[in-house]
This record gives sequence, structure tokens and C-alpha cells, in this order.
Amino acid sequence: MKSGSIRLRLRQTLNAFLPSAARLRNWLVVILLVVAAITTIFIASADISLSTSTASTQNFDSIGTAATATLPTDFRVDKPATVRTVGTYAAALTATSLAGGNSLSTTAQNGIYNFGAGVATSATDRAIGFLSSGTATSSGNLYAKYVNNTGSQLSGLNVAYKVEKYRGGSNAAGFRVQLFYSFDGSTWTTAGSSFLTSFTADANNNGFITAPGTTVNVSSPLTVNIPNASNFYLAWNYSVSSGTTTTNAQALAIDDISILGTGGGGGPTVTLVPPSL
Ligand SMILES: [Ca+2]
Ligand SMILES: [Ca+2]
Repeated sequence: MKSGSIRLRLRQTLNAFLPSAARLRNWLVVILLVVAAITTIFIASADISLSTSTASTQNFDSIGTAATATLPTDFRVDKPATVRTVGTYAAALTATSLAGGNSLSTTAQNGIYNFGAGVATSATDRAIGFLSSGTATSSGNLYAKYVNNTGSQLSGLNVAYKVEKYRGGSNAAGFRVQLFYSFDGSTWTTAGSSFLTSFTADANNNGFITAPGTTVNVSSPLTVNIPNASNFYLAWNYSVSSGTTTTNAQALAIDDISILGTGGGGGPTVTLVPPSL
């Protein structure tokens, strides 16, 4: 056999095993599509899943004791300069900036707190809170982003959380936490009076030897239709209860959030049209 024909046969054999450029390109496209799909699934599942059987809970104890503590995934915070104002989830921050606990000072800095139930630097039970001053942190918001991936529309949520007080405040208007909800994280609807926790004025601005000094349990159904595959946002808004004077503020925090979907399992909405007469 001539060496030329051997080389030809060798090349034909190699070609049979080696993928062509076109085949390589097709495989590359398939791999890229798979990576994109996995990334999409990962991003979609990053939001906190709503469930009708197991409540989504958050006690913030995993954030540690640092003043600059990163919030749990899908929780954010901000401190608008206007009273009783909810900002946007997209622009909010992912970390606290101050720490506090027992005996919070009468001159404590305004801002977003990682509060510890006990000694600030070592308490393991943490909560996210706020303190206004006369000129800053006129509002404080804690945001959470959920997704309804139950496969059905939900007709509501059972919402429970605690509002904890970490410092008294003699502001005559008192301070409060009002829950809001949203489908896009920027347009907010009040969750109503069942989710309003108000505190009347204290005699002074002292902290508590054992913090928090007061804990209020909030637990109530929230009636709202949440379509399947829809995002749903909650915002706990801290602010002075009325007026615009924010001096002598109370420090309040949110803890032990529990969210359970209700009314799932129904089919698509059917609109009955009466027959014309
Ligand atoms: Ca607590
Ligand atoms: Ca906690």
C-alpha cells in the first residue's frame, strides 16, 4: 500500500471520530443554553419561597453581632429622610450599620441597627431595628422579597412577627411600625390596622437594662391575591406616629418573622357570564 493512501485512510478515520466544526458549534450552543437555564432557575429560586404547608421564617440570629452585619438573603433596609415613607427594595441596602442592645444610650446614633437581646456585642438573639434623630433616619424600612412558586394563586398570607423596643423616647407623638406590601418592591399598599404597632410616648429616652424592654407579638391574616409565579414584597416601616418632629425617638426592631401562604390549590379564575335574555 502506498504511503499516500495510508495517510488518506488515516485522515478519514480521524474525521469519523473528531467532531466537525459545525457539530462543535452546536454543542457549544447547547451548553450555553443549559448554563443560562440553570442560572435562571438559581435566580428565580433565590427569592424566599412562599408555601401553604411550611411557614417561611426569619429570626435574624444568623447575622452575628457586628455593627455592619449582612442581612439574610432577600432582606434589605433603608432610612428615608421623610417620615412614614417606604422606599424601594431595589435601592435598599443589604447590611446594618450600627449595633445596640442593653442600655442603649440616650445619645445613641440614628440609623439602621443590628440589635441584640442582651449585651450588644455578644447576644445571640438579633433583630433589625431603627432609631430616628431630629434630622436623619426619619423613616426606617425592613424589606423582604418572596415568590409564590406554589403552582397556584394564593388568596392571602398568615403573617406573624415581633416588634421589640430597644430604647424609650419622649417624643409626644410616639413611634410605630406599620407593615406594607407590594408586587414590584416600589409601589406599596398598607397592610392595615392589624399590622400597625404603636407606642405612646415614654417619660425619657433611656435604654433598657435588659433589652428589649417591650415585645409586641403581631399575628394576623393578610388578605391579598398573589398570582402563581409572582413576586411579593413586605416592608416594615418604622417612623414617628404623626407629625414630622423626629427628636426623642424610640428605638424599635423587627424579629421572628413567619409567613405562611393560604388559599392555594385553586384552579384558574373563571368568570361566569350570565346568558343574555
Ligand atoms: Ca428577639
Ligand atoms: Ca432574633
